[in-house]
Amino acid sequence: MRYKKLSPFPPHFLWSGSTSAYQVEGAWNDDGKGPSVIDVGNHTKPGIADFTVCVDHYHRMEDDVALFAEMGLTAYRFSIAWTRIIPDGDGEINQAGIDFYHRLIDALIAHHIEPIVTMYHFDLPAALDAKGGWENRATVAAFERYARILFSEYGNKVKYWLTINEQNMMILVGEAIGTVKPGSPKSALYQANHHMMLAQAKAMILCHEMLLNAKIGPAPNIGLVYPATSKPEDVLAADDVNSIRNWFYVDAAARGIYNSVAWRYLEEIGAVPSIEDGDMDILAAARPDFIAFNYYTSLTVAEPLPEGQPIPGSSDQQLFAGEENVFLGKNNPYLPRTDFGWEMDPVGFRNTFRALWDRYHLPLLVTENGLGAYDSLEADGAVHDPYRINYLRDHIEQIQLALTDGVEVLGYSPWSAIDLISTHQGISKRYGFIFVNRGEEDLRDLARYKKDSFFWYQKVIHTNGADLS
Ligand code: BGP
Repeated sequence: MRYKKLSPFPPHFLWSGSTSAYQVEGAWNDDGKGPSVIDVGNHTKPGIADFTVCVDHYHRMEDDVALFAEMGLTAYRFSIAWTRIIPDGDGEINQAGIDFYHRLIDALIAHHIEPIVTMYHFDLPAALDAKGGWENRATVAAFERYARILFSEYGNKVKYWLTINEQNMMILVGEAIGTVKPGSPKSALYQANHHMMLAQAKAMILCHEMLLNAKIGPAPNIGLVYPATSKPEDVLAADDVNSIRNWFYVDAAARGIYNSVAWRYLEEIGAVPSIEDGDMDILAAARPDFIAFNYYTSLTVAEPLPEGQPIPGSSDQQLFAGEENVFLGKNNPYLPRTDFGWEMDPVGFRNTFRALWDRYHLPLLVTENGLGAYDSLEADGAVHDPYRINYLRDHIEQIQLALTDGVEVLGYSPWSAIDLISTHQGISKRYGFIFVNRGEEDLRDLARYKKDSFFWYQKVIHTNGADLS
């Protein structure tokens, strides 16, 4: 529908920016921090920045927060590294790690920036992984204990909590992200998935028991799946992939049930998890206050190729090549692509808002959306990134249309508040409003420079979304 008049952004809309601990902090083994699966898995890739120093946010946190405040952020979404709080995941508590996040949260509050905390963003403690990771049911109890520590330490300062970042991507493309060992069988992945669902449900229940005013929700990556044509078989394939990629995860979190189409898929591939008595009651008892979601693009699919025909491969996180008997991934001819080959679909953002709202009727919080691009630092310290401004503007316009559609949107947290290390494509794939001067392996001086998008977003926030020019 086209509207003659648009609804304005609500007065307390959260204008935020996003990061994750393992991609921004560095200091990977400072002050008692234990190694995570990411630290263990990525130290050895030549030519691509590792996660040891990142952009050294751990040591420059106060200055970075001051820059966020100057940009005008009214919220900041970051993750807590489980391995700073409990270095081996389920043992001793590390006071220095606890203190760091107190300092960060206090700095944000001092600048009137609302903290939005992700409890777990890809960086499972390596010691837990060595004991079977999420496949091991004991990790559920370890996460619940970790959640209890976070709520009791920070619960009086933090209102918005996110349980698990992109659980669906960890299950579907975990190898590319580095959270899953190559060749892990699907049965193991979906057992891990069930345990993560339980851990999330327990954390949501605990949050509501311990913190009266807090709000908590899941943070999957949700992008609507389109049929490549109006051929009914393509429409069916799109429906299947929507269930397997998107609704499976949100249905479990928001309705406490396993999506029936996704469940049939698990039966077909021999990956039904073992579920203990009482597990489904726990999922049913847990209710999120909102749904947070990361959106980068939509996905387009066609009916699956005939059995036995090989599917052309892709390892990239956003690109799903296809799956035998389920679907074939397609390029969408209507969508331009980023430097890194990701399709850009702002209208798909609105479509995704509407689908989530129709299905769940819960407030929506965008926890990631952004453009990975090669930026260059000019001699005068400027970084001209009109492509990023265009991307963000196009998406913010669609938020306003979704608001006009009647969708309740709490806030927008673009990826990323500051440059950081991409999941598997280093520092050259930049997302931030703030440029950090480092190369893949050459750390240079790690100085911060405000990009053109910094000043643009500052104006957007200042006008509460009224001036997107
Ligand atoms: C999301 C992750 C982020 C982030 C972003 C961009 O999937 O939650 O951690 O990195 O995607 O992806 P990439 O870094 O692969 O470009």
